[in-house]
Amino acid sequence: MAVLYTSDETRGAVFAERFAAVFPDLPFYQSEAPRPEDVEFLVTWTVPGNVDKLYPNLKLIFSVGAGVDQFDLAALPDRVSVVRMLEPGIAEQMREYVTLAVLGLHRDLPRYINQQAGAQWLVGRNVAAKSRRVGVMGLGQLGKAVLEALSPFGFQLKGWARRQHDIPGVETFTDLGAFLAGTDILVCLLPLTPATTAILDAKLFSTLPRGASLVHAGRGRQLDHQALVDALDEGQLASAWLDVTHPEPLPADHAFWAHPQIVLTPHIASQTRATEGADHVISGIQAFLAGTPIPGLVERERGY
Ligand code: NDP
Ligand code: OXD
Repeated sequence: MAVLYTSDETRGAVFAERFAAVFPDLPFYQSEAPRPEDVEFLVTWTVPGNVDKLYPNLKLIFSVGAGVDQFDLAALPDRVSVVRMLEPGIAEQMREYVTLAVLGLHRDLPRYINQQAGAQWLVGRNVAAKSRRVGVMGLGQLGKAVLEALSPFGFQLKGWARRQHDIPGVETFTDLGAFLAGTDILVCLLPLTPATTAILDAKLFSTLPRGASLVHAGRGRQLDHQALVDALDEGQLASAWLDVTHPEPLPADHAFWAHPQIVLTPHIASQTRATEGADHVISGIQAFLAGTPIPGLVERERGY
């Protein structure tokens, strides 16, 4: 039995230390295992196409990130389970990022940044938080954490997910149209699956109230990039704050770079911390060995 880690080397060194402390008898390899048939646990961002043949005794794949869309779940052998990263720093950082973005859009930051660049001193009207409706798509660990972080500001909070959720202080929906019609700042925190690919499209933007804004920190493939530019240029949307695009990075001539109504960050909303990430993987292996529920186990058929 062995663990193979194939991701960032610096973080891997921390993983190796934590594993040595908790599992001194469990071999932990970085990059390559001398005997691939010993590998039962793979910690990685990407999985090679021939994983079945390469690691014939593989039991668990741990994603080093919260998302698992980088894996072709349907192509993995049935005997392998997939676990996503749940270290608490991911939700903490997402709370900060989305709060920053929602407040930035609520207080017209893109407009004032542009005014500064043009040496313009023009005063706009502030909107009261209680008059602003903030809607979060995806009510998982991140969507819920973000709603909790936003609650002290007094916004009207809404949430949308596949299943009905009951969150104090948040109006929740399973009907997308009803959710969008009452959302002024839309936050996307959905996992990328076939059902959410290109979900942020022209039809969705036209269902939002005119002048709404978007915060997107899910996955780039969920956004129809041209539809966003069109919606901004036509005035249907006022502004967008994006952390994810497709591809990443964007080509040099992409319209997002210089668009005056777009704030763009290079996929930095949350980053997995090394020690806490290692502890999450260790607790997953401990649960697997004890036969108890594994935190972050992915339902492969639904894709998240
Ligand atoms: P979770 O699995 O905890 O939650 C996913 C949520 O999305 C659930 O509420 C689920 O609904 C909902 N959902 C999934 N599919 C649909 C659908 N078709 N229609 C409506 N709702 C749907 O995920 P996390 O909160 O941990 O993470 C979400 C995503 O955030 C990640 O997959 C990743 O892509 C992205 N991410 C981005 C980062 C960044 O730095 N930009 C960092 C980390 C994550 P239900 O509750 O009904 O099952
Ligand atoms: C993740 C990410 O999935 O950083 O963790 O996007």
